[in-house]
Amino acid sequence: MNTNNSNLRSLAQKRKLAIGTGVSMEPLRDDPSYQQVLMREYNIVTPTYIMKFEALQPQRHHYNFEAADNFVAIAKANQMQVRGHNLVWHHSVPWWLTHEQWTPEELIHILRQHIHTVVGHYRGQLAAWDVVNEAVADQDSAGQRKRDTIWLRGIGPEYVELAFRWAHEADPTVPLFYNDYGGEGLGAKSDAIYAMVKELRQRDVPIHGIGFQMHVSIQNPPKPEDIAANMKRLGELGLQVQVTEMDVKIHDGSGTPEERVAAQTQVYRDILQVCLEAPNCTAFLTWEFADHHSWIPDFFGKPDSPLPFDESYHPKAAYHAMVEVLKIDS
Ligand code: 9MR
Repeated sequence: MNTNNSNLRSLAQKRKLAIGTGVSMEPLRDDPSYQQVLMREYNIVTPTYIMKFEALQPQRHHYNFEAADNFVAIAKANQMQVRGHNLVWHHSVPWWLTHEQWTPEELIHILRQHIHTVVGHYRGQLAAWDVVNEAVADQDSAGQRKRDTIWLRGIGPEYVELAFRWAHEADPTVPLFYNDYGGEGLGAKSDAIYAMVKELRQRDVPIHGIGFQMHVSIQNPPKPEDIAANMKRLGELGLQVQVTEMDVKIHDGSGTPEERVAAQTQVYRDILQVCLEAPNCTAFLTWEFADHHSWIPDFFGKPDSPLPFDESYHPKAAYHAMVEVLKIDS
């Protein structure tokens, strides 16, 4: 292991910030270079797939914890915290659940049982749970703030509150998060998320933090001052904030390749800086750390390089900017 103390992990530790990344199982198991960079640079990890509903309960009442248990053990052995991701989402839901019609009572039973089982299984072992993921609609239209999903249709808008209450019953110590994209700065979606969580807090629903996924682009990234203002107003509700899945697309931006890389570097610099300056921003994670593991090229059908390390695990300008930011005032 590199003992050089100017890596992200040791610098962030001095600033009392958890610094991390999303992690997938294949390179974690098979790629020594991946493992080496991961352990050297980061102290908090989120599994990108293996804790999702369909991964943990592929058949009804049949739970498969093997991969996730292994992940938690590896993290623990390397003194890394784990963010659980996620309990309630419209995606990565098993086929047995989506192909049948359920009464509200049946769906409530299924979700309660899943949350109790999974959160109970990891009781006392995780740094956070993303309890509800992406429940707010992209367009805050016609008063419909919640995304149209199996959970909204089948249970009603109260599924969000119920999920937090069930998670808290199963592990009263783990911080519970609402996690979403596109609401990091200020605007309609950010206001809708704020309004939802304010109401939850007012009714004493056990919610402790907001995850800012931060899947952004050099084309129109959220303004640092807007992100800071949003973190502040959430802090005033008693909520912590974590940057949970950051990556910075360059394929849809303009300029020469050099200009795009410079713009990307600036976005990483600015957003890490905002997090460090916000007293309630407690963690900063990218979604994977090396470009060839990013979901972006597949999803958008365009080559991209949105992460702080290149495909050979060499640190990029964005990485060096993050190191610089962590060194200031430390
Ligand atoms: O990166 C994840 C990809 O490997 C999975 O196939 C996909 C579906 O489970 O989820 C991706 O991660 C998403 C995350 O869970 C929630 N925010 C958006 C992420 C990118 O789609």
